[in-house]
Amino acid sequence: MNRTLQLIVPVYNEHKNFPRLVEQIEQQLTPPLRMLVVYDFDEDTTVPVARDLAATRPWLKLVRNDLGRGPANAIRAGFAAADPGPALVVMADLSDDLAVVPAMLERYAAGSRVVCASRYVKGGRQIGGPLLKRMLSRTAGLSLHWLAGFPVHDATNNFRLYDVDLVRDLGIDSEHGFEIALELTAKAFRRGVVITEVPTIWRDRDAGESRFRLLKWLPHYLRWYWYALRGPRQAQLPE
Ligand SMILES: Nc1nc2c(ncn2[C@@H]2O[C@H](COP(=O)(O)OP(=O)(O)O)[C@@H](O)[C@H]2O)c(=O)[nH]1
Ligand SMILES: [Mg+2]
Repeated sequence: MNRTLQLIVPVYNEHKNFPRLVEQIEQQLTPPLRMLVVYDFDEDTTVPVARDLAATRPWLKLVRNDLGRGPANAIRAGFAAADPGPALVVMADLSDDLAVVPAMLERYAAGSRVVCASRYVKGGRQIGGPLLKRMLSRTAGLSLHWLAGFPVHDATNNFRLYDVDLVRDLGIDSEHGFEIALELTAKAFRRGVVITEVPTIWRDRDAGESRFRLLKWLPHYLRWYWYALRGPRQAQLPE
């Protein structure tokens, strides 16, 4: 089994946050690591900063997303560049708390193929961010859990550990926003894949600007929400 933890990090003008992210990774994660920093265009302000840091860090690699702009395409490009084994999607805006990564890796080693960092469980929290986005995300997560038996309480956080072969197998349809986490988890759920969660505290960014487009992306979220609500596929089979 590949023991290298791969990090897939989509970036959009994160020059302010990126050095601190690398510092956090070096302080909190245990090698062997491989970090795939996915940017959409050469003028992105993260690129020179990341190149500088990569010069002395062979485990840090820049990947240009040529699949089309936006976070979903960037994460898709990250998975296309990843090796088989575990891959953790991490945001570059310091919203994700890396302290939970060892617990996520334990779940992976025990057989989980998707491990979600969950804000809507005991010990989890969401700090900051627009109220409507927070409410919709929490409602989506908790309703899928209680109505459809979705195995986790947080359906939409993108801070997730995936098995790369599983993701290849499931395929990614998302071309827009961050609905990609819901898509992959919903597809895995309907297939009966082992999905688990660990509590996490998510904090909204201090530096830079969120590019989350709630109304634009909502229809894409809803598509996967309804898909997940139908429950695991085997439950649909006649007796
Ligand atoms: N490659 C790429 N990364 C993006 C894009 N939009 C956001 N990101 C990155 O995705 C992460 C989270 O983005 P953000 O806009 O803060 O979303 P929010 O946390 O949901 O508000 C950050 O690392 C961003 O730099 C994009 O269009 N392309
Ligand atoms: Mg953010």
